[in-house]
Amino acid sequence: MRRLWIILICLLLSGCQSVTFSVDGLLSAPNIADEQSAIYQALIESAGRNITLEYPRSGEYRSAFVAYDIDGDKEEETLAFYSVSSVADSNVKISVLDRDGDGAWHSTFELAGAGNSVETVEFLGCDAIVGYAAQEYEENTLGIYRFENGTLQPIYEDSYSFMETVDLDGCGTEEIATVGRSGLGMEITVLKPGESGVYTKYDYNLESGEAAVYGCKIGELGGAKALYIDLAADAGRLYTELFLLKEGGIFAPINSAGTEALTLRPSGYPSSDYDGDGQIEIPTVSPFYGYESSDRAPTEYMTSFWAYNEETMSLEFESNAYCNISDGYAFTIPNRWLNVVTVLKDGSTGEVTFYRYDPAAERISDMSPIITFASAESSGGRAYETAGYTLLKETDSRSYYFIVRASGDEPLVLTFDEIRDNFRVFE
Ligand SMILES: [Ca+2]
Ligand SMILES: [Ca+2]
Ligand SMILES: [Ca+2]
Repeated sequence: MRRLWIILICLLLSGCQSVTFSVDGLLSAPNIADEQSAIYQALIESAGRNITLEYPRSGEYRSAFVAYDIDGDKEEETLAFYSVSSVADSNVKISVLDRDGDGAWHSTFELAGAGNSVETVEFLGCDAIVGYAAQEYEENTLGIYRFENGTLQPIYEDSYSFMETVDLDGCGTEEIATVGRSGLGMEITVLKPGESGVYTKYDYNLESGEAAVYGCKIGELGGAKALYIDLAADAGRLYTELFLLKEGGIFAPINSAGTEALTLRPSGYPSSDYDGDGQIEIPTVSPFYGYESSDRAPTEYMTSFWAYNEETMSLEFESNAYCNISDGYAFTIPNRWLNVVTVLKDGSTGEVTFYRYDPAAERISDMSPIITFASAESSGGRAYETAGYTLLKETDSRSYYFIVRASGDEPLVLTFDEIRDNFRVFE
């Protein structure tokens, strides 16, 4: 003990005020590697050596050993996910491991999961929410487990394509939202936890005919959240339905005929938070200026972004942009460009050039270039820099460049700030 005090005093004297720790912590902090080894040994003692650890593929918990206080006694247990190689049953198994009075780890309970691999693990209060990944063409399975009387009990099981635990209604507590197949249509389910540990289940059946779920997004909406479902219609097209959780159930603020008519577009334009403000935008497209009547192929599109407005209960126009889907960016079209600028994309390099456009002029050679955007994998951008392009944005995987092609007296030339503010990389 005296040595510890000496260390403490030395730290204080050397000016390490930012170092915060407790003497208790120093005395009892276990070596993490030893702790993990002890947990693994306890699992092997119980399940045998012939096991394969199963790692959740997405979400916050990515380890096959998930530490969580599953019984609410203020100490963390460990949930271990694994499969047993020797048995024909390839289902994931879950072991609950806990410390005994001497601090030694033991497996205290085991149960069979509901799928061959683990997609995600989450928790709501003391309930463990496990998503099991499906075989191809099959849906995933959601299992909810509750620890009662020393055993982990399945209390709910259902299939899903999309699942998220999220505070949909803004009540301060998360719900479990899933979207899954139901007959020829889709079913949205929300499980809302109540005070006594009982979930209230809300369903919404979506009569979507042959349409399949293409993607789901959840975005901010006035203190609560909204669920956006992109549905794949015929001929490679998408449309979007949106849903809110309000008092008493799931609610579609715009009826399905309305959203299909308003939001039908080519696939490749998913709903997403394009401007990074937390709210989801729904894109629609129309041929860019000059492409409406020409047979120039492929058609380049003007993308219009729409966002749901709670007060008017309708989709409202937000902005126009050009989206380079293959390179993953959107460029907001400034108002002074409307009707007088069009775009050409180089099919081989992906470079995008905006031109001053005169609807009366028929040929591209009559147009004058204003600015070109280019992008390259992060390692491959040097050629652009050598050619005088300016680096605009870098992500982990790509670098984005521009070069102004018009002279300074062209009023359609943008300032650097305009270029930077109007350019957005999307997921
Ligand atoms: Ca505990
Ligand atoms: Ca909630
Ligand atoms: Ca947004």
